[in-house]
Amino acid sequence: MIQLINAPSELGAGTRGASLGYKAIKTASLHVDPTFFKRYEPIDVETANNLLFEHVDNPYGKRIKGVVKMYRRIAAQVAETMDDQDFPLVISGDHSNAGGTIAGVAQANPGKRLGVVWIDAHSDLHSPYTSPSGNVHGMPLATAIAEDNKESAINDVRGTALRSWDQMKGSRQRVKPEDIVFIALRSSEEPEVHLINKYNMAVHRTEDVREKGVKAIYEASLERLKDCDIIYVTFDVDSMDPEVSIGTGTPVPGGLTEAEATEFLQLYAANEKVACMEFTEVNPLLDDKGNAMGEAAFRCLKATVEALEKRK
Ligand code: DIR
Ligand code: MN
Ligand code: MN
Ligand code: MN
Repeated sequence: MIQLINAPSELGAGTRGASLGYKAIKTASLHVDPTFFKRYEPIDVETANNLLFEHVDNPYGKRIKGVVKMYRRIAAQVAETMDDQDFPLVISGDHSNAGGTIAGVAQANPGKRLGVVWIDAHSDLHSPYTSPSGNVHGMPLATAIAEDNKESAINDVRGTALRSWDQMKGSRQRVKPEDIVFIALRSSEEPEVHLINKYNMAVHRTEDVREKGVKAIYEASLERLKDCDIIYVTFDVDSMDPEVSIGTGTPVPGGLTEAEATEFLQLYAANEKVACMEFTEVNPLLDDKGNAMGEAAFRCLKATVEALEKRK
């Protein structure tokens, strides 16, 4: 059974509103498929968005103590869902939550090698030592590979942020850096580029998708992850072009079309190795075309769920 998990935390984003992403998607569903969220009723993860306007813990890991709380809660829910042999499909606020999802997948699958497909304009490989913004949604993938990247440090990190960062990394590496594949990546800062090169991570840019086609890129990603037992796929909606993805915190030109994104999601959803997926970073407060982002995200979600249902 597919289990939607609603984790509307926006503590990791620099702009306000990603906690409303789920509601924007749900509103969109009422027009297209009004019973969708009755058939696929999500489990809600309790948020800590009350901490948004408390003091900022550290300029290099803003609201990071709250993000740690979300890691614990999301990881627990994802792990329980997998233990119940259900398929967790997480709808999260900002992308920091994905670090908690990965922790939950790892927890529920000890001894299995976990690959990651990161469909995003950004590489989200920062640590508090390297982040230019201090926004934790730029860090979840670095927590999954337990990478401080101190050799690229630009920030003098101290105090509670470091303890929180260690908690997010956990006691062991959950994903090997060579088991990461990026799709539609087009905005990385220098410290992230350093890690991508150091670990030879696989990068498929939008141009590569145009040139080779979605199917070929999908197949290349599977070849790359062939030694992995299970795969987690994350879909940051800013992977899509701003023509579609205006209602998101950090749109970047040159992204996927909705059709390309949908094709990727359907291919991954149909693959038995894919054990968990996530949709993230829908922010209706930033949408200047009504609820266009929520509507596109819902169409992608519906297509994904339909492909998952066809698996059996
Ligand atoms: C930027 C933006 N690299 C940062 N990151 C975003 O703040 O670390 N990730 N938006 O999705
Ligand atoms: Mn992201
Ligand atoms: Mn992004
Ligand atoms: Mn983002």
